[in-house]
Amino acid sequence: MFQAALEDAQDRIETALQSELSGIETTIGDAMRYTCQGGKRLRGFLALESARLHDVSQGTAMSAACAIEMVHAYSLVHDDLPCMDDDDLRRGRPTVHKKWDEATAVLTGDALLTYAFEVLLKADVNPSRQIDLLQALAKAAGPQGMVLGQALDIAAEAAKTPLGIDEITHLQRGKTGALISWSAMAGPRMAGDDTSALEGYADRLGLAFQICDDILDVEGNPEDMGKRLQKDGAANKATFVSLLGLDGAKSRARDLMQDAIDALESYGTEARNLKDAARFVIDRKT
Ligand code: GRG
Repeated sequence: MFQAALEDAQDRIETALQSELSGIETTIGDAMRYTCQGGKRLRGFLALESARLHDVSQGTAMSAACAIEMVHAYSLVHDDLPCMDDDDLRRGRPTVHKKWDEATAVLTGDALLTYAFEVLLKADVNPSRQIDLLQALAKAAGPQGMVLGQALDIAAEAAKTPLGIDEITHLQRGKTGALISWSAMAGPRMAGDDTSALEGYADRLGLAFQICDDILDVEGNPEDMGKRLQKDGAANKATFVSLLGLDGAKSRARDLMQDAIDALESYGTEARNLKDAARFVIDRKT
């Protein structure tokens, strides 16, 4: 049932994204459409499901799902650049700077980030809730959220001083957690409802997601075969696995998954897809 719901959401998000991007001219338009293909659509799915829980229509929620998938896609395009992670492949295909060139990749990321806000403005919600949603997305993506996490990561690698568990947790709450949290809180934000239950869920889910990413780096993500661990300096980089050990990291991820599920108690069985999404994050292989 969860798998069917996820696949249905993936198809709907894919169609909506390509429709939103269909009129964009030049190579940048081609690269935006290319970049927005594929992926698990976890963030978009969280936005759609949290909206369903708060009686926000799927049409309205789709603007939020598309916007967050565009911001996520931008972060991947920029993260893959030679000045950052220098990756050749993303989602099993050449990265944007490999398929086109670096200037195209920089502009494609910039375009996806700014266009995401234009798409979000189309959401049919009352103006004060829309401002709340836009402000929260700016905060999640920017220097108090994802950019902060990425900057802390780069600084830690340059300093060659391995971080402790609290520092890694802070870094990852920004780098991967902030967009995941925004997605899960989009529903109550659009409805003008209390966000606290979904905030608790998303915080744990984001950390569990990152711990599993670190585990996949060690055990072999078929998409990248542990490529980050093979890079210069990456072997000395602190991760949840290097700090907690493989078994400790798996156990922490399972505990966080359970805490995430428990945070949704007040929604009862209505939240089963979000609870299953937490199990999916733990079991995923890519
Ligand atoms: C460039 C400002 C800036 C930030 C980049 C998110 C990020 C920050 C970098 C991505 C590096 C990375 C691979 C981090 C691990 C966690 C992560 C975000 C993985 C990719 O997300 P998935 O697995 O990707 O949800 P799909 O392809 O399924 O959408």
